[in-house]
Amino acid sequence: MSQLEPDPHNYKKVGYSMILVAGSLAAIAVVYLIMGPDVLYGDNIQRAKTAHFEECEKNGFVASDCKRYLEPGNTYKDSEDKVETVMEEAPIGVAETVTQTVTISMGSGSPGCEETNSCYIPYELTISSGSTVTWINTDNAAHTVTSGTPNGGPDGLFDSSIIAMNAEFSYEFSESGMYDYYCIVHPWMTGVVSV
Ligand SMILES: [Cu+2]
Repeated sequence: MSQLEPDPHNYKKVGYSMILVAGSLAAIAVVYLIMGPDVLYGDNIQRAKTAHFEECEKNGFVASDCKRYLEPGNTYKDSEDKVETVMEEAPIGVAETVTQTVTISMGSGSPGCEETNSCYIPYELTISSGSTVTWINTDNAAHTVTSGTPNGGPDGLFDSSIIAMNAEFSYEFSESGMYDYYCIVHPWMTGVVSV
């Protein structure tokens, strides 16, 4: 072997490696002595956490050691977000019975819309009791939504007074019945709400 070629066996490094391997085996032995034959050690920790969370959930997260589940980014908050997503879809069918819209049509300030029942659109609106009707004035003239009839006059149940262009008026109908209304400014304008 030439003196320029280094000895490929570095006995010093091999010795250190053996010490490292022996140390690792010793560490594993220590861990085994602590845990014993409990191979489900990690599972048990997870089960304990889950049981604690469920206990908290039952009690409404009021206990002080349950508060952490209400912090953003944890399991409970995540599941709450999922509930909200579902809730957003639910009111679609309900919304129709809660608020309905009647449009005060463009040009209804001049006679003619009454011939096609299109002064208030829809002319007759059917809602369930407890619903709110919102009238939106899309005309460039001011109008009213006044309960009663042009011939009989206001019956006093509701009166929007003047609704300016692009403004609106809302009224909640709590009892069933047929409710006639008209515009005081333009008495050809009539409509009906059926509850
Ligand atoms: Cu009017």
